[in-house]
Amino acid sequence: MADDEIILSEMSDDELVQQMHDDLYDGLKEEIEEGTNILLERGWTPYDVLTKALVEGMRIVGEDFRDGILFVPEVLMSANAMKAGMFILRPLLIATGAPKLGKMVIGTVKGDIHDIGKNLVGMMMEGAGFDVIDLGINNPVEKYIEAIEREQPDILGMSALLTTTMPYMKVVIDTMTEKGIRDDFIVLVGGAPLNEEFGKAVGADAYCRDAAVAVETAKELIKRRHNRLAAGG
Ligand code: B1M
Repeated sequence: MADDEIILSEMSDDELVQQMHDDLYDGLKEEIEEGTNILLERGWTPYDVLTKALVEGMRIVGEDFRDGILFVPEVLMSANAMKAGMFILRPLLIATGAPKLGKMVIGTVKGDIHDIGKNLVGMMMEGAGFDVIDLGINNPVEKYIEAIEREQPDILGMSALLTTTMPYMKVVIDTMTEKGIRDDFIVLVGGAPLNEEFGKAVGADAYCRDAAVAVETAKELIKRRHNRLAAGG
């Protein structure tokens, strides 16, 4: 069948998800929007559409980028297609009516322009009941400090996708320590090249493998903090 004869709405769920991985790979924004809407109409949860169709598709893109099969312009198109799907899912993911749990300031660190994962964490946190202040990408330490002093969030979240930018998280945390405000905030870090050990080494409260873990970790650490404050400690 020629490409222009593909009718997404006539595909089974499995075929459609497979097709969406291919469309994401090819950076086809409109097809990703259509596929996202079809899966939602078929009763898929926004979270399943996000993880099984979009995030999984981007994982495949990442592998071929790493192996030199895809290049920056192509990956940029994939990222734009992914963002178009996320744009449809965002209001559904954040409109859960969850009670307010706290506030988070989040941003990608200086030198780094990757924002899909950070956006996804922000969306999931909002859905779980957190107010999220998104600082965007390429944030120098001053921007983080200014935002946490202004917003007084419960949590500071930092994202980095490059091995060259992830050490910058330590610059931010060290600056917080120098200013005597480190312990006023829960600091969570995440991004593909990080791990638990790195999180500990830079002085974060926790490393979060993905957006779902970020939500669970945030809830748990906020609960502990409230208990500690209630106990007068
Ligand atoms: Co870039 N890139 N990229 N890229 N890119 C990676 C990261 C890379 C691993 C690809 C590869 O080689 N396999 C590689 C880094 C290698 C390394 O550092 N060792 C790489 C490179 C090299 C580069 C450039 C240097 C390429 C170049 O110019 N030659 C350049 C850097 C630009 C810069 O930042 N200064 C670059 C550019 C780009 C694009 C612009 C083309 C595009 C970004 C578009 C955008 O974000 N708006 C892009 C993309 C899309 C990728 C890959 C393919 C996909 C990233 C992504 O969106 N994943 C990526 C490959 C990969 O990661 N395997 C790659 C989907 C997203 C849902 O996952 O971001 O991991 P992720 O987020 C997850 C978790 O990590 C976690 O939760 C999220 C959701 O579950 N998480 C957090 C993330 N942040 C968190 C924060 C938290 C908690 C959890 O706070 C509490």
